[in-house]
Amino acid sequence: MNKLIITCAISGAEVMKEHNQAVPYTVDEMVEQAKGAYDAGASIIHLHAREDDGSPTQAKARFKVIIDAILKVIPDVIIQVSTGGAVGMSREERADVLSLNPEMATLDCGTLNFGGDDIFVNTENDIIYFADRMHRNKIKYEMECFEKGHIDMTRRLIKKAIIKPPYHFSFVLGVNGGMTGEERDFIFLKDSLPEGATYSVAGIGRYEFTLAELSIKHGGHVRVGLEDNIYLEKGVLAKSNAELVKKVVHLAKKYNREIANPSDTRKILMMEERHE
Ligand code: KMH
Ligand code: ZN
Repeated sequence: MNKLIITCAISGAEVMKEHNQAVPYTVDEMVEQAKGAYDAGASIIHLHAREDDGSPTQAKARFKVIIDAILKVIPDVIIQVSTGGAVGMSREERADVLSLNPEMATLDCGTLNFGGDDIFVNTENDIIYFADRMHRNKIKYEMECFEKGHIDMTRRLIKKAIIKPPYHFSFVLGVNGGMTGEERDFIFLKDSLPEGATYSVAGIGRYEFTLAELSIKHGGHVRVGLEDNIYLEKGVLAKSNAELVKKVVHLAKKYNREIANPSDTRKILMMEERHE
């Protein structure tokens, strides 16, 4: 079977040290968590920036310091910046980081409830705006789909040539307000993808490892990390992002999936052109 791409979402914008002490805020903590995840087998680091006090920020200056510090220690890792930011941020605020011309970024493909009164807003015009910015700067985007309607939205934008191949998706399942992460949800989404698409799966909370295993079994890729889930197993907090990645590497062995290094990952996602 094809090699397995592991993405590690080390920080997120919502999870705090009160939930798990290992959540990184400072630049040094970001580097430590990214390096640990990379050493364990992650080739992509999905990155949200934080201020030292933990508050989320999309400011490009802060992202630059964090990205430079990570690449100094692990120069070949693929950094995927979040353009989702945190709930309530404006489109322009979320897009600020794109002017750094990162190698990879997320493209959130629809609006959804995010628990309580929160709504994560991604209008059709937002999606078109982000996709256009990323095409112009040759930034590889991963299309984050939290439910089936988001995939349908990408299919409409593909027809209009606003979204262009090669297509890479991520299913983010189990968000409080989104789609659940049962096996049938995963199969439904996977079977709804456009021809030739690659995909990764991010299971939130208790779905993290059940979905990881399903994706490994079906030839898909996997995202884990403290952004999505803070537990190594029921009732046991993960000590680090690396612990979560190691658990995926262990699962991959069961299905004879080799782990993709960053160079393999660039080939699988067809993103070698830009990375000289
Ligand atoms: N923090 C969420 C509101 C992304 O990174 O693109 C959005 C999010 C998605 O995490
Ligand atoms: Zn994120």
